[in-house]
Amino acid sequence: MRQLGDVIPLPASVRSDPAADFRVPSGVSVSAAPAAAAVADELAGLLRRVTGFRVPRDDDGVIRLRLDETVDEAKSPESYRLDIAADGVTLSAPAAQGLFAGVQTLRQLLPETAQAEVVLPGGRIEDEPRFAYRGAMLDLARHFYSPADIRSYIDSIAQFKLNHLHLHLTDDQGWRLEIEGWPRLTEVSGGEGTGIDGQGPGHLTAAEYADLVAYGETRFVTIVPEIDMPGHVNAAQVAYPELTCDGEPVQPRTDAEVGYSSLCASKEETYAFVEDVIRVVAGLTPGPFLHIGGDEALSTTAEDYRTFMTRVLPMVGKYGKRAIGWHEMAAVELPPTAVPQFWRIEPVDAGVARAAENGHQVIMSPADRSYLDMKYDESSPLGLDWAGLLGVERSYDWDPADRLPGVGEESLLGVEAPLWSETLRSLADVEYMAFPRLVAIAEIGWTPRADRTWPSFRRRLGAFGPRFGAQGVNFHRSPEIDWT
Ligand code: TNX
Repeated sequence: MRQLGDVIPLPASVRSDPAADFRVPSGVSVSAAPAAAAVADELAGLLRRVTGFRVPRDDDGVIRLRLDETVDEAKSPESYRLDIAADGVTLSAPAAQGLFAGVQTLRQLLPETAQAEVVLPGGRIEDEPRFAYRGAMLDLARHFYSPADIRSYIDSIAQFKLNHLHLHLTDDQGWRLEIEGWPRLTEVSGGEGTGIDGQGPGHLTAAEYADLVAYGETRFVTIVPEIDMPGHVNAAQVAYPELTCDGEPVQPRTDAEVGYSSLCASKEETYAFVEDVIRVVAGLTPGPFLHIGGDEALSTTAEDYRTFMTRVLPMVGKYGKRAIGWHEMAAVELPPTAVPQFWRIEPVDAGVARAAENGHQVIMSPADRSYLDMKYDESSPLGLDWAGLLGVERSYDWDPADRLPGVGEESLLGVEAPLWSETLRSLADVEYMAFPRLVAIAEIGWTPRADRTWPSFRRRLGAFGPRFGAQGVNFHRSPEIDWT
């Protein structure tokens, strides 16, 4: 049996009571308020797998999921309380999100495979996230991943209480989301021969994207779509040459260069296109965020960048969304709700510090700590190394509130771990790069800062190995961890 605190991310408060261990009985059932039925069914499924019992849902189960009647405004909807006692288990939360988070905790307290007797450790966990935004990013432009792959990634990340999946949908090498009214974007730039070395073809239809959004909702993972501009747009310009300044056709690109393409800030066609795309993407996305890229616009003049962003940022608000952009965006005056996402390795950034001072929230994704496409060590078969090598301890042993002067705890919306796909070819490659480093970022985003230590994380991660195995997740058996 596991200890009550053997959970990743480590909960905010754990009080063990060894006298209160709960032996799951053969007649076990789960009861839940109607609004929590789906989460209860998920828990029943997990229990069925490890006990072999039927585990129905009824009104007087020994395992109870409760939505708290009293609404405490200060409480995160993701908070929960888990009471494990000799005569039953009660999980309570202010919202379904919190019950889902609690079920992810319970899942790790259960054995990973079927057992003759299943016992849960007694005591109480009271838990809530440090940051509201805890994300992963997947680059579909350099290599496309199928809806089945993306659903699988959602499943893998949700168990660590990550709650946003940012999809990098467009770049120089490919355009991966069907946009009504602009069919060539995906017909030409989402088809055969696109992606790095021509090896990552494919795109999401609008219906497939909507299905992914709905799937994410069942795992309380919000999809954050990114349309990268004004740079990283070669694929759009291949499909629609009128999007270049001179209107001349450009060639498809399958190399990994950055910084050579730009939308034309002085052309009205540019803004008609961009507004259409933002309108369509916002219409397909119930979540609050729309990411507009803004990074590495190395062939856009500073003045054009400002002109472009100043016109485009308000469009995001016009269609009801809150703009996220890579932190280069912070060089311009931002609408109050806009969120810069810091990605560089430098220890200071004047634009982000000014945005924070003006009350903006920031997402932290420093490449030298959170970029899952960096090699683990010299021997890594996949990955890049421009931000340095990134071992598991290095991905854990930092704090987002210390990363940039002027950007402290109160300025942080949260953390995100991006995974760029230049060297990746499959979901197995994605999993190899993400796991276990993404787990470190998940704990940084959830667990109170003062409670986090590398030795504790290292031990709990080592014990998680067999779970990855049972789930069929292709994790990297880093030599930094004693895997059990
Ligand atoms: C920088 S980080 C990029 C991407 C690359 C990545 C590779 C950022 C906002 N832009 O275009 O894929 O490095 O690590």
